[in-house]
Amino acid sequence: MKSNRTVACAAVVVLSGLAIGAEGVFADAEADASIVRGLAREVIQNSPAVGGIQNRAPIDRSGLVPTDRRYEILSNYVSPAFFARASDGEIESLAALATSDAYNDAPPPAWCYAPGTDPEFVNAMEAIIHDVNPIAFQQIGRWDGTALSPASTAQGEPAIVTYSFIPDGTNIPSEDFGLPGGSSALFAWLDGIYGDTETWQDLFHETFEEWGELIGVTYVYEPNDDGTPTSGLPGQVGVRGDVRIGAYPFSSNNNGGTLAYNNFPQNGDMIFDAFDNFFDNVSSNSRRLRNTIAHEHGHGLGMLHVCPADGTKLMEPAIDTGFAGPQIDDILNGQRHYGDVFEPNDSLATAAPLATIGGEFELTAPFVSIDDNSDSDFYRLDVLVPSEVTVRIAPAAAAYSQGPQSFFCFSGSFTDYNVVHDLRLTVLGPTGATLASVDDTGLGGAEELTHSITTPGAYTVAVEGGSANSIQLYGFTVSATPTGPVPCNGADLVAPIGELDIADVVEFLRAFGDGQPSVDYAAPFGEFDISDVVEFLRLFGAGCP
Ligand SMILES: [Ca+2]
Ligand SMILES: [Ca+2]
Ligand SMILES: [Ca+2]
Ligand SMILES: [Ca+2]
Ligand SMILES: [Zn+2]
Repeated sequence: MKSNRTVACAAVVVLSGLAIGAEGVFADAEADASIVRGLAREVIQNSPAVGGIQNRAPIDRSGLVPTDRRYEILSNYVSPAFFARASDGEIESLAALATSDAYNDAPPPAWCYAPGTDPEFVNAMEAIIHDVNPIAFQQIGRWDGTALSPASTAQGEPAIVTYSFIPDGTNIPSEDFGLPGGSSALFAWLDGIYGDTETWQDLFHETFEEWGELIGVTYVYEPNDDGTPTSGLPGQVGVRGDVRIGAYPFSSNNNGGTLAYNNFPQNGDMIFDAFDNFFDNVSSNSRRLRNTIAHEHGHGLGMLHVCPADGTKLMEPAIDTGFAGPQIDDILNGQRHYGDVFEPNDSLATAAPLATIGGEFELTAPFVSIDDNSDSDFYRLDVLVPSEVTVRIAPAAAAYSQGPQSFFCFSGSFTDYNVVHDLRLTVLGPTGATLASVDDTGLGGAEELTHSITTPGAYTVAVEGGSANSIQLYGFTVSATPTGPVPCNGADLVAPIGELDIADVVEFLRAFGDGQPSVDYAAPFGEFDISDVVEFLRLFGAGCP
């Protein structure tokens, strides 16, 4: 287990009043006494490095800056101007990352940046990350076995993820990228903002639930957390969650800067920068906190940052508050990992129960998917009355630029995610026989078919794709219109359907006498007693709608 599979989010405070370019920065820096003192302190603490550093740019030895050992480490990545204006925390983060060997055989940390972040800090971080471990794609390992679903699963298969809140005082060790580690203060911090515990915990519950409504992950709150130091221990029912949520102040001057970090699966722990005043703004139903939770947990599901940073994707490097929660690219990413919410449903036998049709009916699922070259989606309809059923499916993604995190995060590859699989649609009868099918359109096209069902029973709709080992998001709408009279209610047992009359009473008495489950209306179930008679009479008395 690699506990260093970690990502972090940063919102960096830009010092004001300093020139951004290299020219004139020393004059400005020297005019700021606090910065000069800060640099002087570093000069005392860091003796000049001995010997040269291979393959690095010549070191500018003018002024105070080059006497700092950390400048030699970072001289390929930052300008003297940035070095002069950067905070200690920024320099420490960059230097720790540049000298870490923790990421030689594991993904390096991925940082995300708040609006207003010093662009040179962002560029330096991304350049160092690229140098220590170039990332080829925006996904890494997914959950494969959790506390409630310990069996191994493959790409596109669902997972159950539990989460718990780390009690205050729990030790959160340093995770080797410039953060000190500390004692968790999640409750003290968020109780202070929200006034009670339930309010902010509900924000976490709702945010996990939003992910759960979009992808094949079921979230279960684990109310226990044993307070063992966060160390990548697996989740355990009744002991701690798969995902543990904690917080401690990342530094004494922690407003802005880093907001949170999150470990990748199989760890998943989410650690916030406690008391960072970024989160004091609770407008729009605490969108800052909610989007940070949703973004961090995206990492905790096995997602990396995605570019370009154009304010359209939750997993862009910067926390964005221009939208709420996961967007199309994030849904694609999550469903590629865990499938859609109806998985597993790859066969007639495992068809997802979609609806019971006993009258006018319509149901829409906007975001489901054929998530690879072996996925097919079966949905079961329990049809109670003869009906005309219409099913429509249509690609539901979009065409946009997307790619791995890059130096400037300006661009990606333009891809039309609506032309991945040529979808086709089939309706199967209660015996599994094909009753109707349609494949009228090619890549990117919608399909629709209408089928008249005369015999009540269990029918199945199958959606299938092509051979691309990639994901096609689609939406479907199922609607039904009865083609004959609809039963008034559960007491409308026999013809004439649509009327409650003496024939229904006779049928009830016959079925009651025979002990038929269809008239076992009320508890105790399995017994035919006065409570069933009372319920029949209540339904009969209620009359037709
Ligand atoms: Ca911070
Ligand atoms: Ca599917
Ligand atoms: Ca499926
Ligand atoms: Ca088609
Ligand atoms: Zn991030």
